[in-house]
Amino acid sequence: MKVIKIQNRAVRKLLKEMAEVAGFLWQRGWAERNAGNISVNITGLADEKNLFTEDHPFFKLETEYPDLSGKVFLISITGSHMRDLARKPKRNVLLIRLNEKGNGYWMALAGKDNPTGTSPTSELPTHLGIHQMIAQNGGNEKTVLHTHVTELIALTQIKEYCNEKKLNRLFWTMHPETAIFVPDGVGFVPYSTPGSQDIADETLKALENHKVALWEKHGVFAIAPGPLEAFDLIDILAKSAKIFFLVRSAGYDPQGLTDEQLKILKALADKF
Ligand code: 2HA
Ligand code: ZN
Repeated sequence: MKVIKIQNRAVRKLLKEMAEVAGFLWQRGWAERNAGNISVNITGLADEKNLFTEDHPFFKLETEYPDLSGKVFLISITGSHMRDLARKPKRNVLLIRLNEKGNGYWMALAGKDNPTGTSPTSELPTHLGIHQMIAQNGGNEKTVLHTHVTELIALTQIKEYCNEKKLNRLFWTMHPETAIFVPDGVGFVPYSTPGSQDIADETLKALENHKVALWEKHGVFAIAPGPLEAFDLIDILAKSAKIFFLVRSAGYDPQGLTDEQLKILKALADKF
C-alpha cells in the first residue's frame, strides 16, 4: 500500500506523543496483546487536499459521518500492539481521509507495512462516531483513546458499581484530584460486543456529558485535545479505583471524602 511521508512538524509531534502514551499504556499493564487503540484528528494540520490521491485504496463505511467529510486522522492499525506503537509509531498507525459524503475513506500507511494487518482499529465505528459528535458540538478534543485499565474494568465486575452515580461517587471520594480534574465523572456503558455499532452508539450517549466512557467488563474511552491529556484523565480515575481496592484488600472500608469536602473541591474544579 502507498506510504505518505509525514513531513508536517505538528503532525510529527503528535505522532511522537501518541507513541509516548502507547508506552505508558503498556507500562501500566493496560495494553495486553493488541488491547487499546487511538485516533487523532489532524485535519487542518496536514495538507488535506494533496495528501491523498484517487489511487489510494478506498473503503466504504457502513455508517455515514457527514460531519467528518474530508477530515484526516491518524489511527492505530488493527492488531497492532501498544508496546510496538511506542517504539515504531509510523509502522503502527494509518492515515485515513473521509470522502465528501463521509461514508468511506482513503487509506495510506505512515511507514512500513505492519505484519498484523493494514486496516484501522476494530473499534473504528466508535472512534468515528465520537469524532463526529465532537465536530457537531464544536469541541476542541482531537484525540480518542481506548485502553483496558485493569482497576477500572475490575470495578465493573462488581454489580453494585455498574451504576454511573455509584461509580462517580467512588472516583471523587477516593482522591481529591479526581473531583478536580474529572469533575464530570465517567459515563457508564453496559456490556456490548466490542467493535459493534451498538457499543459505538452507547458510547456516544455516555460521552454527551462526560469526557470518559467506562465500558462494562472491557475498558475505557477518553476524549481530550491531545493524547497526553486523554491519558491523564484515565490515569487519575485509575488512581482512585486503586486506592479503593487497596483499602478493601487490607480488610477495611474506605472512609472517602465527606459531602462537604466534595462540595469545596467541585467549586475549585469550576475555577479550572
Ligand atoms: O484494539 O481493544 O476493543 C483492540 C481492542 C478492541
Ligand atoms: Zn478494547
